Amino acid sequence: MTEPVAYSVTDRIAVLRVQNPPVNALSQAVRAGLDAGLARALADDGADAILILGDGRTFIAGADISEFGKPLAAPGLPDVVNRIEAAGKPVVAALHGTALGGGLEVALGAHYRVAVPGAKVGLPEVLLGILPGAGGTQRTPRLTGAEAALDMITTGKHISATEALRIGLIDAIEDGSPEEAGLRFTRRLLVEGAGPRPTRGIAPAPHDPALFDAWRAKVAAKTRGQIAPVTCVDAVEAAFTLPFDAGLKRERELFSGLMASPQREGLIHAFFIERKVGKLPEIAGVTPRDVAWIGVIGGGTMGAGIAAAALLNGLSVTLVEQTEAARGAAHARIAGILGDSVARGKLTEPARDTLLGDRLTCVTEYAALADADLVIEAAFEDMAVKKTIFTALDQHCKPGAILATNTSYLDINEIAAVTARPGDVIGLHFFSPAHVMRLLEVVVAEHTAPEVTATGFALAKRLKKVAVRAGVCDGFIGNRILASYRMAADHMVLEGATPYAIDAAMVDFGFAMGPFAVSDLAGLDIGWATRKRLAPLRHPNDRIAKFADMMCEEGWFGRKTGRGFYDYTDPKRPVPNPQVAAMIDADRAARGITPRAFTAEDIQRRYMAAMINEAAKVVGDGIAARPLDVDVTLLYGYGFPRWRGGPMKYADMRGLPSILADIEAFAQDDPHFWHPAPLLTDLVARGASFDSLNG
Ligand code: 3H9
Repeated sequence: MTEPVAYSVTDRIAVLRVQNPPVNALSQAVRAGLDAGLARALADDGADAILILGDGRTFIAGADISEFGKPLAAPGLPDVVNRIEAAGKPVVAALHGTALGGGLEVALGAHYRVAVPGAKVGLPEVLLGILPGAGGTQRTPRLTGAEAALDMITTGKHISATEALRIGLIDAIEDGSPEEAGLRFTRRLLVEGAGPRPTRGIAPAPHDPALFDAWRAKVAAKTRGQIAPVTCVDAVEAAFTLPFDAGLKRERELFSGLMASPQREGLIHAFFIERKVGKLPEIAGVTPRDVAWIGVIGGGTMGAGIAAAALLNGLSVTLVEQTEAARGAAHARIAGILGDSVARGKLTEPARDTLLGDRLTCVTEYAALADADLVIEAAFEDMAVKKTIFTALDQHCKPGAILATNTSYLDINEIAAVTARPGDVIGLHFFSPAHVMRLLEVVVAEHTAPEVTATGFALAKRLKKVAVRAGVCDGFIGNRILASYRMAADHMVLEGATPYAIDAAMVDFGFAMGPFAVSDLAGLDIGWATRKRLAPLRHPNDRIAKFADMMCEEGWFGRKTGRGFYDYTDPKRPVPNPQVAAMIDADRAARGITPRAFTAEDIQRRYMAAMINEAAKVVGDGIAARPLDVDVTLLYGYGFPRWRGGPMKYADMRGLPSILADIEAFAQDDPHFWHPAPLLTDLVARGASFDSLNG
């Protein structure tokens, strides 16, 4: 078995090489190995200095996150780092890949830091709901000053070696392997006679005491509802107000508080599930098909967004529109998106010109798709339209080309059936704007070949998206669940809550926007069209709110028409549309409803119960493979607060019996809408959690 930390001596320099693939996380074995390696190097008469480096692709990516929430096994990382810092021989850390979190803290415990040019460093603990707990909040500001430390620690961002050198976090950038760079740098130190240089010995630079209050206010406004970012500011402040050891103690107290918080649990759940979501038995070991050239059918908002995402990630695109005018408009739309990338500094002008000139073709003939590897249809949501397109694609595309539809609810089995290659047909459901939103539902139809599914996941990775496997049903995973909690919100309005109270309660819960503000943004005409489409399929007892139809009949489609649930006369400060209340009153009166009061908690419980119940049905029906697929869908496509981990994680943390009890209570008043999901009932009966199904 490989030792977690290997020991060797070169040119009188003891090299401690961390070997814990894939990212050299600081597991208990690595911490113990560092301790033992340090003690050996200090006792070794043949070693005058100590060099710490990481084996493989990276230095150390931080504490071992999988150990969080379990009892800590000694030695603790803060003690290991303190012992490194107290070493009587100079200690150097040679950084490559990513030196993150506890990894960077180990390097800060070292007396000198050298990085190879591509290295990145960061303290991303805040993104996991904690703070750097091994001295990072005390040592970083001693090297960089308060502002730079606050910026790194409250955002968790990774910075380049050049930036790290600029702010004083590292001492040098050296070419070569980490070992070459580290040995060269350490030899120089020995020649210069440089000794140990503990970071704790550096006096914090003078600062304006008002700085920390200003940062607390700024961070609180930006990361609403989250406790870790503001606590990070408190910890950094301690570096300036307390002696070093007292500052470390304060950091530890704050760290322990965050470690025990449900927000930490939610964020770490989110970290692991987004890495697990693409691991599916059906595509394990399956080689995806090569995709270099994609076709896009339709150049509206969605088609143009998909084309731009593909171009920006190195693919060639042929876009097919129906008319010359539409072809030109599509090209202009894509040019506009790429222009925004230039304006934001993400793309150079020459690169944009190459993409538009050489990599994008907009045509009106399907024949131009003869050599495309994959075609994504993003045309009008109408089964007859889709069938015509897929018949044409089947005729024109080469054998082995994948035919994908971006439909958000239509039956993909029915679409596939018009082709002679149903195994090559799949749903790739992008979210608007497609070049921005990270979620991609990969919708696997009855005959979709595993290779085609694997290609969907590979394409998502190429486009830097998070792919979730979904089965075929109206709305797939996300929109099907949305339909249910959105309906619950409408019901609450009918019974007495205002749309504004519901929005406020859900923003308070952690969503960036409430459901009615979201509807205004998406366009109320979308929901109106859906209601009309589903009307013939409705059960007579379905309670479908009429107030939204009344609003659409007035031509109020939300933000784009200046009016919806809100009035956007001042687009930056929307206010409730005063005429909506009368429409809601009319709807209630027609049903004989006497409105009742809802507290924010009533609203949140009902909204979440509807979401979780439908999500449990989606998992129970096999539309989502596991509860984690629902969590990833809602986190990446529907603005669910990441620090709550997703609706299934939230349900597990609150306790499934409590969720089921709510659903059963709501069912007393409205047995038609509220039916406990069989999966939920079963889990409660077995005392099990959604997480137990995540594998
Ligand atoms: C911390 O350090 C607290 C301290 O202050 C201590 C105080 C006492 N632990 O992302 P990838 C796994 S908090 C355990 O696919 P990439 C990951 O799950 C920590 N496992 O690769 C995956 O496993 P699998 C602060 C970890 O190249 C595999 O490694 N550090 C850890 O796209 C590959 O990961 C962070 O927050 C970990 N720390 O990205 C850094 N990290 O193969 C978190 C990764 O089974 N990590 N794994 O699916 C990252 O940001 C990215 O993983 C990294 C590589 C950029 C390093």
